[in-house]
Amino acid sequence: MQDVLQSLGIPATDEPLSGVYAGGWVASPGGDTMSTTNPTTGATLGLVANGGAADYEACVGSAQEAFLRWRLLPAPQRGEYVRRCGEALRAKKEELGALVTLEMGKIRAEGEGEVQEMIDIADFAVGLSRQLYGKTMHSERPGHRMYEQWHPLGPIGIISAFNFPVAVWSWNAFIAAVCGDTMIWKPSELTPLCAIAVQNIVNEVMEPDGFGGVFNLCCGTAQPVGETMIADRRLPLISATGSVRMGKRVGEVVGGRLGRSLLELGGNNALLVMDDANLDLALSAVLFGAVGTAGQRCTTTRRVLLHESVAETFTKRLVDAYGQVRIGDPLEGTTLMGPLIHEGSVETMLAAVESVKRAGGEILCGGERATVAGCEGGHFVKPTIARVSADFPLLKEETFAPLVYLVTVSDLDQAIALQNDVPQGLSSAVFTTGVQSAERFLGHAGSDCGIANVNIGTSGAEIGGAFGGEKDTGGGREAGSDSWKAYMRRQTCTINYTDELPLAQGIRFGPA
Ligand code: UN1
Repeated sequence: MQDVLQSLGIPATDEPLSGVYAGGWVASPGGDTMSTTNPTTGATLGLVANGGAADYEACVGSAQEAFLRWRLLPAPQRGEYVRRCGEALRAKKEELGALVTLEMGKIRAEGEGEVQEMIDIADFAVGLSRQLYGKTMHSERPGHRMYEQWHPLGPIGIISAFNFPVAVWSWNAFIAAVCGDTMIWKPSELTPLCAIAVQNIVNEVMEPDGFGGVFNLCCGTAQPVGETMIADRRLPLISATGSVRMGKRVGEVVGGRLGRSLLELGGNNALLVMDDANLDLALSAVLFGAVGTAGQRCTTTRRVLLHESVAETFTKRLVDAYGQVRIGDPLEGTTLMGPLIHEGSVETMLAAVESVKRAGGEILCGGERATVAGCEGGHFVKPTIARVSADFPLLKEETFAPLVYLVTVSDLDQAIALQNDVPQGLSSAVFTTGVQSAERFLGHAGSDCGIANVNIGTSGAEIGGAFGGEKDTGGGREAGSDSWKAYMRRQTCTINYTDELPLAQGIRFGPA
């Protein structure tokens, strides 16, 4: 593993590594020093020096200075830099994926999958750099032309979560970069090494041409970094991914200064299995959706709503499948489920299990810690299935762990009502072979989520679509489709090429 770290520019040292890049690595950042741990073993992976107030200022200064130059570069040329960042990531896919596994705890396939998501969004952004289209309108006035165009927004702030420590940054950063923005990244305090490694990779591309200040990094805690960033009027946009609690704070502070926020917060995703579903597909989808990433995706399947005619068969098959899940060191190829990020997550999950029992629900499997030989300090749990009634209160909460609730329903209407009856609105899925059920699920009276799938699970979205959700999920959209518009400012332009000055709405103004 030492080789992997070294190839990502992370030296083996007992000294704290700099967690601040402000157009160049800041040698001794003034914030506190934090240690980062491997959730699989509990061992310390390294020490990181966080940014203090002056370091944050240096990041803003760097992003502001770079913005003045970056915004003048034609968008396709900015795209060329992003293309090369994608190439640099391709070259380090295995190593960066392994570091994600080491610091976050997801299995190798998922760690590398996350890097692939970065590569995919880079490719997408390169194409986008030639497609930042505005519309042309027909003016109501003769001899007038009217159109809209999109300009870069400025330096922006990106706050990301531990569970996707590298990909979510890239969804924002690569799109924002082709849009002409520069940025400051505040990564999760739990995964600073992943952020430092990513910074090193993009630096290779950006620094030789004096564009290091396009991507800046400020590791740190809420005080002084996070809170300062969200209140900072110099950053017109804050894109934040994480908990609903965090997002509410970001939305409040950024809204208070009339800035823009792009929020991608918690989900409470339901998967509906109808009486005509292909149960093999549904089973695989629930397994990946609920157990994948140890239940720590915002898109994780948290509720499975089973039609009464298939409930018994499906439940039995699911419990059998859970029995086969290999829990272990996520670096090992045969492991399907690694640890949770920390002890707090284990305790939250075990508390939810107790609530299930108190409410008269049944724990069908799991519901306890797991031990893994050689990884005694790891935060392992058994993947858990709980059968609960439709009024179980925790059905409305996101427990960030591999705990899935099964609820039996009598028809599609009840399933859709139940699926929508939660504060969050990120992802949803129905398994059915019937066109009517599928279309009703997707219709205006169907799923209220930002993502609605048919015969595909709730997690594992492609980058080409807009990613995000409604209600407590925050309303933001990142990644593909026209999400780029959040990173630019729109300007409506009207040009008069006559010698008259007619007013809109036919107004006559002036001396008779
Ligand atoms: C997240 O958990 O914040 O759709 C992002 C998915 C991934 C992204 C998850 N592509 O599951």
